This record gives sequence, structure tokens and C-alpha cells, in this order.
Amino acid sequence: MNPIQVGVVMGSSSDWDTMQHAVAILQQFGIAFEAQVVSAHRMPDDMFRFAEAAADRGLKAIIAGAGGAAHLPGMIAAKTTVPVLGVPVASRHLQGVDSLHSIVQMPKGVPVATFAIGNAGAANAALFAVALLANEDPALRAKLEAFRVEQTEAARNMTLPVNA
Ligand code: RP5
Repeated sequence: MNPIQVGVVMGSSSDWDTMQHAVAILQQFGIAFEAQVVSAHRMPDDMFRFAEAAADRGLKAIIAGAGGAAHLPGMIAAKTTVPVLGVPVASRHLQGVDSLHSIVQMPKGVPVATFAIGNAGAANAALFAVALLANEDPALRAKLEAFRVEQTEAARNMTLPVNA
């Protein structure tokens, strides 16, 4: 087994519909990861234990998704220097704008890299983690470049009904 490189955490199992898009990308690139619920306000002691152990456990990035008063990414970042990639999960009442503002507005000194609300943000957080890991892994960089080439080809092959 390869050592786990990326930790994926979320505040609730209700975040999975969004966060599965991060996990799918990590699986696609063959990244060793773990995924679990770590709630900032329901499991604060577990959250701190997770964050405090992250560097020693060899995690290279933490993808943290949360919705509403989404303090999970920021609080994890407060307890580790492992890069934290925050994913705002769409909330029921404010559609994730609350989550986005909670995650993106970190005061100076403790950064959280913040991605788009929802599925695209989850997928892009994972792609960003892949890019971080690719700095030290030429084979992974080649996979990432191939992924980009595939996207380019797919976009070039797009057709519009008006041209059919
Ligand atoms: C946050 O509260 C979670 O990240 C989730 O997005 C939101 C709602 O959680 P549940 O009430 O669905 O468990 O902590």
C-alpha cells in the first residue's frame, strides 16, 4: 500500500454528494487518499487531532469541504501547515454563498486555498492536489498533462445544434 498522500474531510455525510467529485479525481489519478467525516462543531477534538497529526502522517494536502458556517477548512489550517484546500458546499438556504464567504475570508496569516462552490470546486480541489503532488512526481505530471490534452480535444470536438 502506498502511504496516504491526501486527506479528504467533510463536515457531514450530507457533503458527500459534492465531495465525491474530489474523490473521483483522486481515484482517476491513482492518488492514495483517505476520506472521512470530521465535523468542526460536532467533533472539535477529533478535528484538532486530525489536523495536528496530518504532517507527521505524511499528508501532502488536505481537501476540506463544508457548508453553511463552514469553519472546518480554516480551523484545520489553524492547526497544521499542510496545505488546506477548501471546498464550499452548497447550503440549503443560501446556496453556498455563505460557505464560500466562510472559507475564502481567512484573515492574513493562515491561508486556505478556496475553490468554487459545489461539484466543480470539489473536482478542482483534487486537481490542484494532483498538481501539488506532481511537483515531485514526473509520472503524475505526465498524467495531468494528458488529462489537459484530453480536455482540449473534447472541447475542440464540441458541436452546436446550429451547425448540425
Ligand atoms: C456543515 O453543516 C456540513 O459541512 C454540512 O454542509 C452542513 C449541514 O450538515 P448536516 O445537517 O446535513 O449534517 O457542518
